[in-house]
Amino acid sequence: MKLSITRAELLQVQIPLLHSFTISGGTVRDKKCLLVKLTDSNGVVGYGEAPLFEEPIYLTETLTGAHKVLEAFMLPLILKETIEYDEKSALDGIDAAMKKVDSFRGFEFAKAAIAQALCHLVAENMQVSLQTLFGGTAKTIPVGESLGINSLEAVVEEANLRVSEGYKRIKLKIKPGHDLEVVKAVRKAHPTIPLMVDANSAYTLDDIDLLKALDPFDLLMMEQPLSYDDIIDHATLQKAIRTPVCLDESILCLRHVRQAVETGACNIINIKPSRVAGPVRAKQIHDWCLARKVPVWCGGMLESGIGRAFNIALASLPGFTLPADMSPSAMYFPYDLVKDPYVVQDGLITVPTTPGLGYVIDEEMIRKSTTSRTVLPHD
Ligand code: OSB
Ligand code: MG
Repeated sequence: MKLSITRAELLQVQIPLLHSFTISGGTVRDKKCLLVKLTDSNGVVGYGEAPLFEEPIYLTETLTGAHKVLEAFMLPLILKETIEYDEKSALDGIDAAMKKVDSFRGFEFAKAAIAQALCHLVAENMQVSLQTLFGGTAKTIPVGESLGINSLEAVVEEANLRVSEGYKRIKLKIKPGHDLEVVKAVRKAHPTIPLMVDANSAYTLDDIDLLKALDPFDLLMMEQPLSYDDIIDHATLQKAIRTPVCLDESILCLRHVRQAVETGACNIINIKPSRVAGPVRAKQIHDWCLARKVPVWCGGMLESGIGRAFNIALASLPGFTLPADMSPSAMYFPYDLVKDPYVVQDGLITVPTTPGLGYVIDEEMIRKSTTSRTVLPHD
């Protein structure tokens, strides 16, 4: 089967956050993201989301930069594409189309939005669910909560609430000055909950003693303690501490995964699909890790219900054995871009099996939330 892309829309969307979200590098106050909307020659529409921030506080890619690159370089190439796919290997057809934008360096989030829109289009055309397209099997996804940096009291109170609601693990954002005490307090309140920390690159090897002091708290893992572009120093750290290291920011492609595993830089991989140029590449990383028994889990970037739909389908693959960062939109936003967004019940999300995205796009909400719109090809 074949589909060709006839039209592309690039939308910048803004949704208020109910509470600001602070990581070691800075604070996110509003959710702004890019939506890529592709239309094919059958008139079918596919959406993708690049869940970026305006400031480069997580990685170097920014909302404005991705917007420019999508509009000027990537979408014009995709508009010339015909995707050839057969039912058995539909993802190979999408991967082949993505190879066209691979010649551009970086901009994984921009590429991921395109890859998502192509997956959505193929799923709609084949009338299969994203889960079926990706080959996922789990009926439910276990969810952990990610707690931003806040006062000690606020973090403990939030942890209490989420543990009582049934969330399967608690992740504490840490940075120098907000680490040992907060871990101690939450561990004391919840002696057995799977607990982890995420430093978003706030430490260096000079902090080994401090990071080693977290050993007694029986943490599930320590996510991205050192620089966002480092692998080697993480290997040094992992040799010095008992807590398993997990890499997030350092992993942008399968090659990085291979190097991290081969050097012993980490024992666990956070597969954040948008960070690795989309769901198809994320599945390749999953397959590689599953074959080598490297545990993986699905990270998030405060996506709307559109971006989360792809992550949920992907997280139903068998190698995703640890709880996902997949809190529901109701925890972050006053409204979502899909109708009837998923809920988390007893710490679980039910994976949708309906054809296409699995959720109904709320076109009206998207229209109301759009702050800029570009249509390609230009007339
Ligand atoms: O490092 O995982 C991260 C949010 C913004 C930037 C970076 C990260 C996060 C999260 C959010 O932890 C997780 C989620 O989307 O639920
Ligand atoms: Mg992280």
